[in-house]
Amino acid sequence: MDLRQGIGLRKLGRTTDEFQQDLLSNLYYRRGTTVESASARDAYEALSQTVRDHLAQRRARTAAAQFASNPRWVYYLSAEYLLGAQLEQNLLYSGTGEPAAEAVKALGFSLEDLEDLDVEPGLGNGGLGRLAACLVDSLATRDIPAVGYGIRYDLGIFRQIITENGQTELPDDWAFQGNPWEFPAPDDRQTVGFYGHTEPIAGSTTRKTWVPGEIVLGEPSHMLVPGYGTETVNIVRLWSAKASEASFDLSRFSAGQYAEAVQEAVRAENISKVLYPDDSTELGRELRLKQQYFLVSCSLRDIVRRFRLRNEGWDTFADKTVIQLNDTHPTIAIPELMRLLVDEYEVEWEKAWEITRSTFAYTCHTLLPEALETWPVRMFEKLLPRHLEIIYLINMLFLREVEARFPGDHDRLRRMSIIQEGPERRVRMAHLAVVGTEAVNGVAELHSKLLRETVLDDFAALWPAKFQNVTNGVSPRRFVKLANPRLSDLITEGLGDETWLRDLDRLAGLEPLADDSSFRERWQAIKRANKVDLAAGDPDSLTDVMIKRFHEYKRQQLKVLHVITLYQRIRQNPAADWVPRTVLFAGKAAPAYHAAKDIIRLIATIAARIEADPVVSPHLKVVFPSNYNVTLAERIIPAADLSEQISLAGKEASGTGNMKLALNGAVTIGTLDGANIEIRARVGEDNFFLFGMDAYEAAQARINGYHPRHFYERDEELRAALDTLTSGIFGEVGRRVAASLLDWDEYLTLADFRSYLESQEQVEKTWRDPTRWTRMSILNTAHSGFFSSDRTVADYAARIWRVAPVPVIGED
Ligand code: NBG
Repeated sequence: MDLRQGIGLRKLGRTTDEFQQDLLSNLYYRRGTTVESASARDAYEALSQTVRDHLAQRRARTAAAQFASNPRWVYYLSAEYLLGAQLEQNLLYSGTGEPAAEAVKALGFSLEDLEDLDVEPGLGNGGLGRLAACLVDSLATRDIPAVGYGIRYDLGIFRQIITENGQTELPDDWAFQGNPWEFPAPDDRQTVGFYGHTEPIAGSTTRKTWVPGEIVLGEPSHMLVPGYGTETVNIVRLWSAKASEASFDLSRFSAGQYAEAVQEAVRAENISKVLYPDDSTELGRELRLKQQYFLVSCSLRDIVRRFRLRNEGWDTFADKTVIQLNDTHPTIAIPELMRLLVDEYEVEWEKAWEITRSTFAYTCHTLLPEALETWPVRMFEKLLPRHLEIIYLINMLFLREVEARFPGDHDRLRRMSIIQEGPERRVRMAHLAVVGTEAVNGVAELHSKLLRETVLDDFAALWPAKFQNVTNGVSPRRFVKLANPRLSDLITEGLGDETWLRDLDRLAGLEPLADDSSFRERWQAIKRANKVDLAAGDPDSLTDVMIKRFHEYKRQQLKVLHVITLYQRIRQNPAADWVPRTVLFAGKAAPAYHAAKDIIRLIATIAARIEADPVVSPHLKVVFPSNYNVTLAERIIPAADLSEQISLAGKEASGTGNMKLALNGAVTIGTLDGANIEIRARVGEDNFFLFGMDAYEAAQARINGYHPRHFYERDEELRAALDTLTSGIFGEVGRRVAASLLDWDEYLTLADFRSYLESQEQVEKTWRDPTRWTRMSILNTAHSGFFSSDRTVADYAARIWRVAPVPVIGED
């Protein structure tokens, strides 16, 4: 029996009867209960395990096939993963949906009831974490041998409750009742050091011994990541911090000092306690750096362990390994790999550097200067003394290279140095990431261009070939098929088969159907039915959605000014023929980001005020469902008519919600920012509502001296809207928001106001012509095939990773 190939396994049943048998065994043997006494929870757990078993069989075959082909592996290092709910996805990807529904029914439950018990692991903040999840989905779908590495935070992104007072945050104990999708692997635990000091090694100038002052264990567990329409099942490996046995102080415990006895253990386990809501809080910065090193250290040791299983020399390491850094959070991997190679495996510095540089690649996800991470040198020195020494050496050699290319250009050296000089010296992680990698990419055309021309211009001048663009993408399985089953069925009918789910360019075949009136009617009926399901407002109203993190650069405040203007227009002329609108906001603000929380609170106040206003409420409704997450996004996106992508041009790196909405037939109103530009280019100018300054105009506006009051004075409606806020009828919070716009308006909201309103008038004009609107909607879907994360992964594979698929042979 060849166990390696998984041939020894009993093939799991796919018929309803067989599935039911497997479900019952799981209920009896793993849950320890019976059909008669099974609770919904029991049924959910047993069902999840049964589905998981199907994937686990494929996983066994995948591991065998991948290992046998000795490929170049892709290791994706990311501090965040927003994987979304697992049950529904895994039913789809394992092809067990139908037997499962029947089997569950026989137990007296419905699949929907059980899906409600499936809690999504919220291990990320927003776009960056969800992108990681879409990429691992597509890696598996494209049969690329890959492992995603991350942190298994005990508490994910906070649970948000919206009231008239704005946002409140509650802890998200997502795995409180266990998580049936995980496989703990305590045997693969790693030891991670922190603090301490370094000691020279006799006879070597580059090697050192690091004697850490604190030791923490990293325990992995993995989640299965199945490919769609293929056999491959990859994994995401998530690390939990555990105290070592020695950290429990038995003598103190015996002396009744219970808190002191576990003090050290608690400190260790705090490392993976909570996902940082973003980096704008000063609090816990050191803990955040600890998290980053914890992720990196565990993952690199695991990668090295896997490599060493083959007994190959270090010469082949980079040929067999590519490590993608998802933003700067895992950048310490660069000095860590150097440390492992030089200090622990005694590889020569130059050789180690060559290996390191050809192993890593870096994706940058921002243009905001405040989001480019830097760490105080003194913190690094204390926490990671050996890494700081390595960084200094890397920097010295790098600056020599710069000096050789640009002799005497001291200003350039200062600008490019990995160490930022000043009263408090800091380590610039983005510089380290560019210096230590083979490829650097932005996440949309404009973003990559602005990286080259502004933020990283000196580096692009030194190494032009290093800089690339890979436009983001999203999983059509999760965001069309699962989120929008009605539309998926219609698309499948229109195209003749379901192959579009793996080849999204095929959506272009819908184009001629935009002119088919019966197809349009069905398209429209589906949008309406999705709105009825969402139950956010009148399904015949224009459903206008702005769903994303709250940040001033994204300009929810511009949308607020629009809403207030509509409110005032309706009040002034209630009898006019208004286009009924439901404006839906959803999203979280970082708990310490007060300006963003003010905007949330303002929206909640305005929503209540409009609701209570008998004159306005028949035409305008503002809703703000709590706790935006992947699950909620999957309900809102299919119901959206209008997609708000209104960031100040030059600020949003890409956006991915914009892609999900366009794919589901929402029409975008947006600026020339991030991937909006590429969406517009593909769906066509006529099927996109454009407004506002472009990135160059926006940059220029600031340089030329921007005065928000100038716009306030010249635009009567804008003035009225701001005066309304200042009057206090929407509370103190309205005053604060108005003042911040009038006094500074960092993101040029007022400058784009008029153009935005005019574009919204075009939206209404178009909406009044349902044929026209529906055509636009269909054409948005038809021309968004490019935005599949399968294409994104194919781009990375060809241009950055240089990896090929390893197909896994089926079981029959
Ligand atoms: C975000 C950008 C988005 C982009 C996602 C995914 C960070 C640091 N960046 O525009 O703001 O779509 O990354 O690339 O979260």
